[in-house]
Amino acid sequence: MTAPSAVKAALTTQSIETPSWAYGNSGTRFKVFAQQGVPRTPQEKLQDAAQVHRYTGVAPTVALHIPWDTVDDYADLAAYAGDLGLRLGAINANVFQDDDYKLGSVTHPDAAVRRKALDHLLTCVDIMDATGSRDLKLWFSDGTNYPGQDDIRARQDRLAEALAAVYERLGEDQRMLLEYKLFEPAFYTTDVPDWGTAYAHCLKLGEKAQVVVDTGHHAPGTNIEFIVALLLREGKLGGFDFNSRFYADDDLMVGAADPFQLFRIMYEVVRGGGFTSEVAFMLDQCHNIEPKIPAIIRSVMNVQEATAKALLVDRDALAAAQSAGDVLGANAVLMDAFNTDVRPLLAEVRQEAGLDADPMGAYARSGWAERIVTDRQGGQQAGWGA
Ligand code: PSV
Ligand code: MN
Repeated sequence: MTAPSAVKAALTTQSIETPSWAYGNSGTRFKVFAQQGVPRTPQEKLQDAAQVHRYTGVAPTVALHIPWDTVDDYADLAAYAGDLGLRLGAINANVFQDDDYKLGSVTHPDAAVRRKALDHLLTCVDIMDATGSRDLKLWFSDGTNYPGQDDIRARQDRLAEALAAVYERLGEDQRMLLEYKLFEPAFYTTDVPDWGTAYAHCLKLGEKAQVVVDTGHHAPGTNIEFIVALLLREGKLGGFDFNSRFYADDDLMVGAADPFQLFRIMYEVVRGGGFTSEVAFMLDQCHNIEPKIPAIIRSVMNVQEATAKALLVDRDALAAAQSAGDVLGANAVLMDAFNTDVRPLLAEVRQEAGLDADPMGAYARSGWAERIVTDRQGGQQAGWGA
């Protein structure tokens, strides 16, 4: 086993970004359930995010979604975040919730709609300039529902053209993260359905274009850790949108459905040298039926637990077993780490950082959940508006 002191030191360097939309109301396409105390403004979302950071110590940045988090003054919002001990993280572009985008956004057959979508993406880069954000996260719902509906290849050309225009606009220290998703809302073809498509576009664009792996965006049974290993090897893994899935893009708490998969992914991250600030560990989740802030705290802890186990893998013993062709021995090395209870180790890491050993308990005792129910009366609760 790797020395616990080395594992602890590595764990203190990890940051996990929480998504502003996870603090708002959400649901499925059947129903969005309102919860009491939910934020009404981006500022209130940041207040909740500050609670997550306060009790975990590893969630200092918050991703925004535009236009869900539209404000008049983004520099002001960044300063507000700073006062709460936070920073604004990735800017997520939204070109999927406008009637004009029925047939696509940047791949739409009509040049005027493509222009409108591109203008939004460029506006998002302006926002990044004001917030000091490094990453622009791009996910396109673009695709078709029926064979023959549009020219699959021409849509790739239109996509490439838009991406090139955004790439051109990026500042020196800014990146674009291109996200893929197998299907939904388009059902026949999706214009960026898989890592290969995202990778091909990013490769052409250059170093500032990186692939983002949303763990919920694959076919059942897909070996996500293989994709992670490959992208890291190619220097093209920009980050993760972590969540858990039972069926498709469930957006449930990361590590809830398959903690073993999360461990395998984190092992490839550690193995591939991706445990650096170059790989953004972001959550992309919605908490439809469970209280949101503790669910996000739990999610952060799940990522930490998978990371701790991945760091514990005895890589020398693993390499020795692998080169000796010792199939069972190699597998046992990995399973030993996965089966280790890392909760006491993480409790120590937290205590050494001056935090409560039990973030869930500390949050529950803080009274914040009751306070926001009392204070946040009236107004329009935030939500993603399905
Ligand atoms: C699409 O399903 C997605 O994963 C993209 O990242 C969006 O921006 C996000 O969900 C919104 O929750
Ligand atoms: Mn995502």
